[in-house]
Amino acid sequence: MKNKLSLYIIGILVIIVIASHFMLRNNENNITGNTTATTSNESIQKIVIGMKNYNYYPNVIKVKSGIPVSISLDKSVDGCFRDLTIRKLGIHKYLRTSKDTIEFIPAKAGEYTFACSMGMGTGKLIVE
Ligand SMILES: [Cu+2]
Repeated sequence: MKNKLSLYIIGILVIIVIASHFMLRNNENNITGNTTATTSNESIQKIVIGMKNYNYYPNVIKVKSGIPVSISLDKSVDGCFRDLTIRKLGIHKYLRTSKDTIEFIPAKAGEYTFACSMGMGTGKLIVE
């Protein structure tokens, strides 16, 4: 009995945490990224991320530096996972629909962790 009760309480707490996280999502659409202007005519590197096993999929993504990157989240991604951050690039955007994108030009090679704003789902963006 006691165990069941504490499970209920934990369940309710988890729901509250997830719900509040969802409500606190950032509605600003500003991208303050590590972006630079480019004269390159190369096409955009389009990345569509889905969800698998409670994480982003794919969660290791390779892109080339100096070429614009466009990231979107498909319909399988929900809740706070739609609130995508790439902290090292100063990127944080709530991608409400699968048509919303994060666009930037990766200026410097390196590895950049991306995550939902709560850090539950994570992945790696590798800029070459
Ligand atoms: Cu989250």
